[in-house]
Parts: sequence; C-alpha cells; structure tokens
Amino acid sequence: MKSLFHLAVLCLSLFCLVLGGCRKQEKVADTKTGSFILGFSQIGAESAWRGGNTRSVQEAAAAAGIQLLYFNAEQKQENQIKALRSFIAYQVDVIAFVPIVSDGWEHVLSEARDARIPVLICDREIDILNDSLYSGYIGTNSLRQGQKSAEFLLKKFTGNPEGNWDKDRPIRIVELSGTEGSSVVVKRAEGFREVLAEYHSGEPEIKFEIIYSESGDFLRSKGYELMNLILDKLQDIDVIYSHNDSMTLGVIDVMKERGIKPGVDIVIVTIDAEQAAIEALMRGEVNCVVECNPMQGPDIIRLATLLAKGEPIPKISYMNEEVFEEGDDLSGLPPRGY
Ligand code: GYE
Repeated sequence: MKSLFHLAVLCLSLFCLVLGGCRKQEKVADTKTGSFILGFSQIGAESAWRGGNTRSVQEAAAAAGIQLLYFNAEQKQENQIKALRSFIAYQVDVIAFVPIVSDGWEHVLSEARDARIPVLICDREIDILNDSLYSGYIGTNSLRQGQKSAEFLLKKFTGNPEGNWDKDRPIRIVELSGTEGSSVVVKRAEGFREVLAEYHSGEPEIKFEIIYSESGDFLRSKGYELMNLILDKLQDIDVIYSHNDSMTLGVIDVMKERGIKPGVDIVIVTIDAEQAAIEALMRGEVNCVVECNPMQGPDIIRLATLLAKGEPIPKISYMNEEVFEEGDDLSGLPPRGY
C-alpha cells in the first residue's frame, strides 16, 4: 500500500516539475517580450473603495498587456494563502496581494521566496520579522489618515470657542473601526489617538475623550447596526470617527431615521473619499473626508514590471492622498470613480 502512495507522490512531483519546467521556459520568453504573469490576490468586495481598487488593478494590467491571475478571497485569509500557493505552483513571475490582516504570512512568503517569485504587498501592510520575504509595499498611509482625522477635530473644536457644544465636559468621540487585525485599523486608531494625546489644550480648556470604539468591519450594514446600538446606549455624542465611508453611510442612515442631523448635531469624520462621502460632505452631512486612494493599479503594475525584470523597488511607496473639509470648494473635483 505504502509503495502505491509513494508512486503517486512521485508522479505528482514529476508532473509539477515538468509543468514548472515548461512554465520557467515560457517565463524567459515572456520576459523577452516585456509581458509577464502577475498573480493578484484581492481580499473581497466589502466596500465601494475595494471595488475601485480591484478595477484599478485589472484595468492597469490590461492596458500594460500583463496576464493577470486574479483571486477574490471573499474576506478569508485562508483563501488568500491558497491563492498564493496556487500562484507559486503555477510559477507566476510576480505575486501581488492585499493582506486582509497583518499576521500569518511568514510560511507562504517563505514558499514564494524558495520558488524565487518576488512579492509585492498592496494597500494594507503586514507584520513580519523577516521583511526580506517581500520586495516592497505600495498603498495608503493609514497612520497619516488617523492623524489627519484628529487634526481636523483640533481645528474644528479648538479654533471655534463659540461652537454649539457643551464646554463643561470633554468632546465625546465614538470610533467605528474596520476589519480587526488589519494594518489600516491599527494605524488609523494609533494616528488618531497620538494627535489627540499630544494636544495640550489652550484656552478655553478643551479635552477629547473616546467614549466608545467598535469594529464595523468596513461594512455599511455593520455601521448601520452599530449606530443603532450606540444611540440606544450612549448620550451626548459629539463626534463619529469612522474608519471608512461605507460604515459612515450606514451611520448617516440611522441618524436621519432618528431625526438627528448628521454633520450638524454630531460631527462626522470619515476616511476613503468615495463619491457618496464627497456628496454627503457637499450636503453638510459630513464635516471631513480624509482621502484613502484606491487607484493603486498603475503603480502596482509599474512596480511588478520592475520585479519581473529582476530590478529592485522601494521598500515602501505611499499613494498621494489629501483631505476634503466642510467649506472647501469641491465644485471642480472630478468624479471619484469609486
Ligand atoms: O479604507 C476600506 C476597505 O484597506 C485601505 O479597506 C483599505 C480599506 C478601506 O474596505 O473602505
């Protein structure tokens, strides 16, 4: 029985070697023509932002004539790891992926290294001891997004002593965070808190207090659900700090259902800058939109092309991102595309 099993393993190994050998020869041919095969593992379709991110990669690959093997992990890390392993088995030229969470990538990245396939981390970052296991990162600067969100609040509340909030108590903030364990959530929370903590209140004395923080997993439905719970449980909320626009749209739905004026009765700061959030800002329903740029496709293809040629890339590349605030003239802003 054992010999039959060993024979099966031997045949399977030979098959992969032959397939791999053919692929390797093709790879040399592909690189000669300047085209190559990119394996891309996307986390899912949880927000309009994610949809824009996926389209950006697919359109950039098509425009560059790059063969894209695309896998949607449907929000599961184990699906991403399976996808990366299939890219390795097929011996793609480059692997790019959006790590849904920061931890748990060492083994599969070691396998990619052993297969001599360079890896580009996109959008979200990973926590790893040996950062030589990936070639570089291109994505958003989530720490700055958290800092920019808090910087707006400092301007809003400390630069306006006549504001209509209760001066006899701290400014009460509710935080809706995204997917637990993702780098974006950790860094958006960290950046936000460090700016508020560094603020030494001038005159009049103003303090900020985060009274509640919960994950809405970047989903509009969870934002709606959480906001109902929050309004049933908490009073005197001055600010909603939301880690993405999808959750914010759920929050605004609830406020309107309960006769609360979003952006007026409760200040709202949100991250992403989806079209719907910019329109809410223009209607005065949101006070600050911090951009998180999903249009990473051209940069991902540019960096993957360098890797396919065996050239080095920067370890970290951040997207250009700005802040849109109440009172800004947004009439000239082009459609967001997500
Ligand atoms: O803010 C959110 C998406 O990883 C930066 O994921 C991205 C985040 C983005 O679902 O809308």
